[in-house]
Amino acid sequence: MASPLRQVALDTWVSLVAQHTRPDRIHRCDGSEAEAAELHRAMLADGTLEELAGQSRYLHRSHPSDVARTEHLTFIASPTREQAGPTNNHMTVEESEQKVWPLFEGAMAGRTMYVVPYLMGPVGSAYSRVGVQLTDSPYVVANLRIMTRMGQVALEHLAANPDDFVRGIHSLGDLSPDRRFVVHFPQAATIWSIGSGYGGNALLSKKCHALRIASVQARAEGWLAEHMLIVGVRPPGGQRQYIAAAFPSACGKTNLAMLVPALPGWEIETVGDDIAWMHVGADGRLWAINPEAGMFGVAPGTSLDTNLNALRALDHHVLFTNVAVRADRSPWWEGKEPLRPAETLVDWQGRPWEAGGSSPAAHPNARFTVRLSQCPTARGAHEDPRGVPISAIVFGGRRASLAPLVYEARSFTHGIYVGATLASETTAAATGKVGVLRNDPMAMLPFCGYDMGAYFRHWSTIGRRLREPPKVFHVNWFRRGPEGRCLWPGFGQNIRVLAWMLDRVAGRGVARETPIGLVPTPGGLDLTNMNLSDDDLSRLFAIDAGEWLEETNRNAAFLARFGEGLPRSLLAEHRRLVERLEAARN
Ligand code: GTP
Ligand code: SPV
Ligand code: MN
Repeated sequence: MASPLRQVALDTWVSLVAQHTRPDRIHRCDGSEAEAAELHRAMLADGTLEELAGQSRYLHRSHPSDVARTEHLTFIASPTREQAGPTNNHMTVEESEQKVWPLFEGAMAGRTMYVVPYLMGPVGSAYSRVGVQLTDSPYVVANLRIMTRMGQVALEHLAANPDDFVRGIHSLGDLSPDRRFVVHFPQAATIWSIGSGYGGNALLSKKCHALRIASVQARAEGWLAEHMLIVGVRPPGGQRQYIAAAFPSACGKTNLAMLVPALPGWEIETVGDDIAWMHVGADGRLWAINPEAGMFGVAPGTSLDTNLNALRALDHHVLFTNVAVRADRSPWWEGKEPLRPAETLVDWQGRPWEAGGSSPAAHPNARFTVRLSQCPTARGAHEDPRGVPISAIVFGGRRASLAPLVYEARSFTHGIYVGATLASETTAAATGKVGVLRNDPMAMLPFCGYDMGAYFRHWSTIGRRLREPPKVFHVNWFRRGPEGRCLWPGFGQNIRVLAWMLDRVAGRGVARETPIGLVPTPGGLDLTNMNLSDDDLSRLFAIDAGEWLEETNRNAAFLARFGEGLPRSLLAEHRRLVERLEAARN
């Protein structure tokens, strides 16, 4: 049967997909409490979920070969390969119909197909968008219920423009990586995903809709869909300002979005932890909404010391995926709390595990799904239909060496260069080797739905429209010392860096020029009550012109992949950086 890659009306589309996938039943989700209770009951009965200690806290164990996004199985099916660009896997529409659509045939037999309407963005916002995901995974439905505004509210938004929604078709298939594909059709605003039930592969609202499809829409319509957290920061007695920050997967977005400030009197507001949709406002500033309503956060490393706010949010109504379980049925993961000697847990695959075991008890990409409103630092701005004005944009990576703790770009155009040349060590959020340095422009390498050369041009176009562009910074919380330990304690201490940024935005903070940008002067960063040695401080800010010249060579090779499509301003920034570094070396 032909695939419905057309903007057909919702009911027609649902029946076309059902004819092909042949579910036993169709359930249209309304997002009600009764519906959720029934879903949970059924999943507890068939073992999809287990109950954990605490109110409405559940555990799901995914298939051991389905534990992270699979970038090599993710495709952009735009009409031409050029439209997908050199960094995306491309598949033609014909190929997708021959290779992927047949995998959906009969895939839902014996299962229920859930029709899940969801709203991305605050209720009543002109920037919000509707999607509908068809899925045969009740676990996915339970996640979408937390991650999005799901059900009736989405249908109400849809009523204004009944054919204008992103169409996602998802089936677990047989969960075999050999028959796993995530294919995006930007022209038809359609997503097909088969063979995975995990995270960004399966919760189609998230990376597939809110980033890959939305980035294409954003370019056409003149806005930005970015892999960014949004955080409000208020100095003691001062005005709250909002910062948007792009870090690659598992590089600290969720943690920065809800940090517990180590400086007294500072207040944090969590607006978003993963995705920002940003528009140029009538006032010439950049305004951001968080399209999501929940967090799908990395569990390992989350503790009372590192992130008290996250733990408080995880007190009730949480779905945990691939964590370990203690005898008292509380969830556990590496870095959470110390275990008793020889304590026995159940690991993420359901096997007995003894404290100190050689393999991790929780999967390194174990996650929690929780409503954003449960976070103690959610103060309501995430529901504001206008969004929040952005004063600073931060790019950050996980780099054991080279990049200093923080530096400021010399201008917005230089900031685009800093974002375009962002590089970071790979993490467990995607399958493949961990710790390999790769270029990840604007932390969007796996998420930009079109040619990234055109994406950089789009950033330049937006920049020209901004009368009051945000200041742009780069951070690296992960620089290591000679013994391999992190030089910077991170987490709540990161407020010191945010404080300097806000000072810079206000035209106050003192900075010193370096070839790569501006860094705080020795007294510029508030380091009171911190045991940071002078040696570590100088290591954190060391800028080695020779190493940076090697970095510019690596970046030149990366940028060359985009050929003629690169904006000239980016190449000019690159040349100027090389000149400054050469002058500094001589
Ligand atoms: P995605 O959800 O995959 O996009 O990840 P994310 O960018 O939201 O990263 P998250 O905040 O979940 O952090 C990922 C890992 O990095 C966790 O294990 C954290 O404990 C750790 N981490 C976060 N912030 C810091 C920091 O400031 N310093 C150090 N050393 N580790 C951090
Ligand atoms: C990421 O990998 O950036 C995530 C997790 O936020 S997932 O939803 O799996 O994409
Ligand atoms: Mn993410």
